[in-house]
Amino acid sequence: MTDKKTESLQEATPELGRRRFFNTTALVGLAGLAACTEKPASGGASAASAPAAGSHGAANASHLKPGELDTYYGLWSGGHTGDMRVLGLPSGRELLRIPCFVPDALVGWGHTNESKKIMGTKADGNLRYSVGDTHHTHASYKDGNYDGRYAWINDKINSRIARIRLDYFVCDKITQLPNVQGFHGIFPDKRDPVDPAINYTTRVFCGGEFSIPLPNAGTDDAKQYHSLFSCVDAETMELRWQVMIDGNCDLVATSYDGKLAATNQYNTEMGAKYEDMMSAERDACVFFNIARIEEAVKAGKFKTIGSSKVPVVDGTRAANADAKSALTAYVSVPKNPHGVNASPDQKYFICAGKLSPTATVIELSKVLEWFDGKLEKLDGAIAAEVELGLGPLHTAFDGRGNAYTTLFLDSQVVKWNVDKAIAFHKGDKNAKYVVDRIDVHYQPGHINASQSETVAADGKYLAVGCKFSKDRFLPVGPLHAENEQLIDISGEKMVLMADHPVRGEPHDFIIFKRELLKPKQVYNLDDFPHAVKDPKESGVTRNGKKVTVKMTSQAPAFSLREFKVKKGDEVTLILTNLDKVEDLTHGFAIPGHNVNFIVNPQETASVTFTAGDPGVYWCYCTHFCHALHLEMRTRMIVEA
Ligand code: RUQ
Ligand code: CUA
Ligand code: CA
Repeated sequence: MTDKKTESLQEATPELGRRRFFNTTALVGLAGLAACTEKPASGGASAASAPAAGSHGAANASHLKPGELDTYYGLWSGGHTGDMRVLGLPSGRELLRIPCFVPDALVGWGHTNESKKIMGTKADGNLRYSVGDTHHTHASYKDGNYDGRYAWINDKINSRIARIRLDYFVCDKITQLPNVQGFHGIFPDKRDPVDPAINYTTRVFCGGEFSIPLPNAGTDDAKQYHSLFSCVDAETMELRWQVMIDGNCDLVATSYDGKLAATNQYNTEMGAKYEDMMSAERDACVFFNIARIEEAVKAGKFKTIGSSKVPVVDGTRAANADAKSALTAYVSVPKNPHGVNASPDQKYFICAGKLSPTATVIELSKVLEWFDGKLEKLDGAIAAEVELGLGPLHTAFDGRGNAYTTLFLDSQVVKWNVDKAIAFHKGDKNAKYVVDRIDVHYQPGHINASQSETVAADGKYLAVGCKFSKDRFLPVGPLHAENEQLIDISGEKMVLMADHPVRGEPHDFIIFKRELLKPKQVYNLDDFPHAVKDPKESGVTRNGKKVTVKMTSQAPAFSLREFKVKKGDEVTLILTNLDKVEDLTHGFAIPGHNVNFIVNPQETASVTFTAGDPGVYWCYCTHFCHALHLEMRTRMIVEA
């Protein structure tokens, strides 16, 4: 039942058809193509048309009955909304948006003193940044699976990494990477490369995509531009070290043994201009030998850049030609690759070709052999380079030896067998490595399967982040929802289960079993140093022009009926929610003072503002909490 297109791809010579690489001219037309192609976009009859879930006996169903809980969590990046989203799967219901880089009106993120401290402020107390662009989110590991402690997410605009605590689903730390622009790929390590007792995440690796002069003094001499690959400590969230490389860092992957991290690069040419970045036939997947880098840093073999104190080791090609001492290794891959993903059997990294219609399978044990001086040619680590279709971007896995790669230009997902691809590459022309293809709607970027990037990949659900939804939902003006499609991958054939509209503009996501998390619904009062633990502590204290107002909330009332301040006072209002009941959140808004935030059960939050013109201001609870929610108010009386 192999379709024509599949056959023709598999009959293609292993020597890659360069004619199929895209040149600059073709690229310019991409957006137009995506926007106006009618479905079936490409492939036409060649792609298996997707049977509807149910009609072909799909093992999984996406529709849950009222009250039924999802079986998987999904953590989604929000793109340039700057947040993280939590989805329940398979239903696709959005459960929460976690603010981190960008202010959020619902919870008061970026308004409370506590969240401003995490986000970072300027000398005048205002936020340093109020925009962000989140692409990639990954969670902490233990024994090769998620351990439910943390997730991390990148901000590409301002090169910041945020950590999300997965017990309360809140951001608790944000770190800015020095001397990095376009922080893009991110991945935690899975164990320590040296200490076998550390079989969990202790480092997070961050790829810098845009090369800049280091230090960044304006120059247009591209020869002086470099990118940095950064290592952040998972606990302290401080920078451990950086590696200066040739080319740039796109996406990042880590090995299960902790020894290797890698980043794909599409600008090995080190071009500063658009056309230059597409001139070379091959780019690279750069491998980092983590143990050796740690050693070099310990031995003081580093420099620092500008005002940053972070150790920077030399990972350029010229400085790492000798395998036995090399910190980095540049494995060659066809031009302008994009995603790099680690297979759950722990053996391979797979690079998706983007401008080349291929995937490159790199064998990790061979890369380690090269570092040991036992493999003469580094490219001997390439186990396969096979054609998949047009515009491969990202790859997911089912734990049964199959990979699923998005084809942006073909608007398809291709399911292929890794072992068969290797056999085909080795010369077995009867090895049919393409197993199935399915049309998606439309132009998919990211893809991930349930538990895909863990040793517990379970091959049940596949989510596909379609960048264009066009005709799939009711029109709502020019800005379309994105379409996160869900596919059942439990059988041989992929089955399209559901379209899920999401607000723009998610990129990457992970999907994992709900049992892996133990979320808490009520805070611990003692976790907040300023907690107002008893309503009796409520009141106003003055220190010159600085006034502190302490208050508690217990449905349906605040502990103070009114409080008095003077015009021009710098008022810090501390509110503790003493309600212990799950789901009993209160809000606090003050008219005319730009104040609105929430306090969850047993949470303390504070805001600082300047008291305005004399008058009465009704502070009210904004979050529905009780039959007397509307009455839940207090008066701020501002005196002259
Ligand atoms: S990169 S498609 Cu950050 Cu693939 Cu988003
Ligand atoms: Cu308290 Cu509404
Ligand atoms: Ca290139």
